[in-house]
Amino acid sequence: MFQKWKGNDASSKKKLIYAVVFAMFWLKMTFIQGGVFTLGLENINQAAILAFNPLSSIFLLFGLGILLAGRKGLLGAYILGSVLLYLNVLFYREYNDFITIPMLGQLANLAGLGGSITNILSATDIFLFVDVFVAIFLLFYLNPSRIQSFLPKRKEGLVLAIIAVPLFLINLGWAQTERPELLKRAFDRNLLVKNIGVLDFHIYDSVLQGQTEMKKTFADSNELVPALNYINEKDVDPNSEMTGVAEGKNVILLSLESTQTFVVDRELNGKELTPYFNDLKEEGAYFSNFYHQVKQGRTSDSEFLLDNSLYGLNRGAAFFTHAGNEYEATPEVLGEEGYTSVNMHANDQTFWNRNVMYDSLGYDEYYSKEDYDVTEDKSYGWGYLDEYFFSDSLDKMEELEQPFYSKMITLTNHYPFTLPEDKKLIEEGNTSSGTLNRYFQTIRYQDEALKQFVEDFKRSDLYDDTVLIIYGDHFGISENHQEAMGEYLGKDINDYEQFQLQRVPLLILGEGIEPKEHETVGGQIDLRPTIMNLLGVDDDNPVQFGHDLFSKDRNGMTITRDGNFANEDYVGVNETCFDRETGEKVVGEACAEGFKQAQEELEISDSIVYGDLLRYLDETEMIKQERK
Ligand code: GP9
Ligand code: MN
Repeated sequence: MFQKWKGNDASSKKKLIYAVVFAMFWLKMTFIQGGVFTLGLENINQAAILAFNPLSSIFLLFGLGILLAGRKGLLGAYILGSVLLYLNVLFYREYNDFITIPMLGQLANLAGLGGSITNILSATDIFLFVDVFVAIFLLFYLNPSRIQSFLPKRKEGLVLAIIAVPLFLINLGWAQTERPELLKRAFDRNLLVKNIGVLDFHIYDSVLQGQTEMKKTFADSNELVPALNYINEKDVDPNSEMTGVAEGKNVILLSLESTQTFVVDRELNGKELTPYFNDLKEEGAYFSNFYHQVKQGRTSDSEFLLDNSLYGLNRGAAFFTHAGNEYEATPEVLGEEGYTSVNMHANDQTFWNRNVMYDSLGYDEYYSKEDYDVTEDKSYGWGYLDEYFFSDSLDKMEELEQPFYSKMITLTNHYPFTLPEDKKLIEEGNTSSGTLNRYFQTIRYQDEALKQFVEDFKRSDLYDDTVLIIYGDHFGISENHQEAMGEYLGKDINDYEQFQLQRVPLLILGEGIEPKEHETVGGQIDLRPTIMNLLGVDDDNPVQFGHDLFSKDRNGMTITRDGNFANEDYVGVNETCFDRETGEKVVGEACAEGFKQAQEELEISDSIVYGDLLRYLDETEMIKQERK
């Protein structure tokens, strides 16, 4: 009798301890998903889904832990889950995104965050681990393990893991009431995490990983046909008046780190943020509605877009995951025209796997950190300060065999946007975000370095024979700083404004290029065809999604990697349609076609990269020739 009572008591105590352990993790996960990530909850239903969605992953994780190693397994699962959540918190702070499996293959790059890591860690993060100690206490001290029935049984673990399945199905069904075909919209990770939770998202991501790995194995040349058909259908003629205006000239591409269009012609405390660029843009073709289209691969994605006129990937960076593909990129095509192609970037040559990928893209030279005079007094934050990078790079270009195609990539205006005292030319901002406040200063510094470079370049022999193309690689201020951005810009940053903040400056300078502001809607994917038309080069790679920015037939359709888009009339963001000029919401179906095209185009581009389809280009050409 006594034994039985003791047993029962132990069993109910055990259940209570389990319940507390489960509840603690559930609360933590809900807090992180709701309070740390900014997932944009729009109604009670979405908030309820967000609170419910941790459950299936907790049952699965803890169930498997118990199944594998009983009480120790449960604790192990608790720690593993906590670490995974925390890594996502850190990643989210830096990238405003969630970790994907391909990103794990880029740990060296994440380590390269170096200077940024101290900015990402916060002392209060310790609170995200307090519960781990409570779990240890509950499971190992409070739990009188000598009583047999107190120990978790393996089969209980199995039952818990199985319960995860119906829980997930309920979650998914419920989420689909908010967002039909949720899992098909895999490029919107915020949406996925908001609906299925960050841990289930990782499981889903593993499934995607498996699928993408299969794609290359099973790809064949026939898959290129729908891509070519699609591209032909959307084709527009380049502007013939611009064809060959820069024939035989050198091309210098200048990629400005984290530079967004909102800084152009704007002031802080009465001082211009980019005084030099503001004047310089009057000398060339300046595009004020030009968008970056990058995702997890950041700068490397912008390079991928530029040299291939293909979209980067939704998960990971193609520079890492698909460096072994066959490409027919700009350097290769220009190489046939006698161009020397070089990259200049004073960072480690392995960063973003550039040393490997640049070979695949057909570059002749890569001047990386080791080719610059990088000393401590000339470095700060991410490394070599722009002013020195610029002057060394100009020296190098003066020595290059001409004509050349060279890409310079700056570094100083990178998160966390820090500068030595004597390089700060303006005061910090006074918004609620330190990041944005410092960004103003590094932008101002970059502009000064740009001035020195362009002035030196104008005095050099290169000037008359070169087209200079300056563009921003991607945003610097993520949506985590929306509120501060709103304070600075004096307006609320809704989805429309956030989308418009993804514009980056583009300026094309050179003889024969009329100084003019173009309001044309375009993106980085359009750079290659624009450059090729200016050079008058017949680019015979048909697999490109961009169109000449000077073309008179463009409809402006510009698709961002998260399936949103802008065209001349509308901006379509997260299923909502806005008037592009006014930002007013547009009801009805005005954006339906655009969203559909965005999804289709991204899928086709992905099929090319995942299937390594450019390896079949010659074959397809042959088929086409035979048909003629
Ligand atoms: C580093 C530079 C910056 O080499 O490209 O990287 P980012 O984080 O902007 O992609
Ligand atoms: Mn960058």
